[in-house]
Amino acid sequence: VLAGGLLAGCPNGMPVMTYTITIENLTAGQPFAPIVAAAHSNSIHLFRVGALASDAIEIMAEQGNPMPVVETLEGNALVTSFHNVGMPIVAMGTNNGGFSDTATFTLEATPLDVFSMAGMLAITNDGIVGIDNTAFPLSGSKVLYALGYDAGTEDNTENSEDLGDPASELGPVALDGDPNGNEEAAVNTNPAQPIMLHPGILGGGDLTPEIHGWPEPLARVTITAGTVQ
Ligand SMILES: [Ca+2]
Ligand SMILES: [Ca+2]
Ligand SMILES: [Ca+2]
Ligand SMILES: [Ca+2]
Repeated sequence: VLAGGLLAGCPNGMPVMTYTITIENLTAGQPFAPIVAAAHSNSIHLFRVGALASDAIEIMAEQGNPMPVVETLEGNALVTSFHNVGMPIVAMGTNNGGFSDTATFTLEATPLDVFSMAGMLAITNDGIVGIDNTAFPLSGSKVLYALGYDAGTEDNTENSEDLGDPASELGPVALDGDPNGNEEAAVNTNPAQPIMLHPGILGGGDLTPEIHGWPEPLARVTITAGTVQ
């Protein structure tokens, strides 16, 4: 059994290579909730810009909960391997909540697989940091930069009562009113909008652009080819 929970070993007799993945949070004040990364067929996507979010991505983007995304990958014949980082990756140079600003793990991939990942921007209504279907390097290392996207499933109120309470512990400052839950239904975007580049923190509620905002890219992802299995 491969790390991170994988399924069937060597699909169609394709060679499987082990890759080391390092994700670095480049922001000054925007923690990432647990990121899920995967190696899979180019015929499926965790998310796509311009398409509607899946139910699993909606839950991830609004609550930070990666498990519905994990469930879509488990046992999926088009998925060679996946990894749930399982903990936040906090802002660069910080250890808020006792967490790191970097995560490193491995994935197994065939030469035909693509890499993707997604995780909630923890101090947003429905923002994710993500990469959609990108080729693995055949050898050596490849550096990718991850951007922020709006899942299109929650209005960007930026009010603490609409944001997950861990935002206060994981972020640069405690938000007014926390802990006060995380409203979803009353701020649902209806109809849902396509996933788009995130407009950023605008400062209309309890968030402050200079503290919680970011310049793109949000994360650096280094993929290093290792041994052939
Ligand atoms: Ca939104
Ligand atoms: Ca919410
Ligand atoms: Ca809250
Ligand atoms: Ca929603």
